[in-house]
Amino acid sequence: MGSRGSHAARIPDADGLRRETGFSQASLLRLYHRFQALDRNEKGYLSRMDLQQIGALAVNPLGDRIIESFFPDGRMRVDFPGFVRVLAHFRPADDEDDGSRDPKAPEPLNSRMNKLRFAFQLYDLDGDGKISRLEMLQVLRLMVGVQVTEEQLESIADRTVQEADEDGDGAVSFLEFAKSLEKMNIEQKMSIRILK
Ligand SMILES: [Ca+2]
Ligand SMILES: [Ca+2]
Repeated sequence: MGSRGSHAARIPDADGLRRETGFSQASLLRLYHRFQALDRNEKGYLSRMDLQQIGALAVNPLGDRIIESFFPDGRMRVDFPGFVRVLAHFRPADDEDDGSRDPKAPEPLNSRMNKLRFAFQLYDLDGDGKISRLEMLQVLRLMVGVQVTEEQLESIADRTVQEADEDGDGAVSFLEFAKSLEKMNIEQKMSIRILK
């Protein structure tokens, strides 16, 4: 292991992170090792390029958008707590919940609502709180293969927005988004196993 060591105590604010993210001590430690392995030059933080090494993101059509969510407000680097907070959204529900959660504690990051919020901001490219027709089109373009023509894509985008758009303003708000996904098993869809 050399100078890098492998002690949980080395994780900055491990207890706070555990409470905040729901990851167990063992998972945090594994994530910390993952973080260090991704951090190729031992910078102490990860860049976009470092994150592009994650296989699960490389094959995900929204991988680039997901990577962007590690870097809010135009930031260029993500430290370990920031890394873990984003990953917590993908933690499968009940994976490590031991039933001892404080009911007054804030909603866990991997709750359905937080997963929906995370998914929503992947679509809402300009961050104005609404998914416009153009944003829907851009995300669909990432998700579907080349066999779909631009015309077909536009009509899918139109239909998707229309179906979700309850107040008729031509865009999808977060509430409309959440409602249109009511029947979808978002918990399962948004559980990516970063640790295999
Ligand atoms: Ca928007
Ligand atoms: Ca609307």
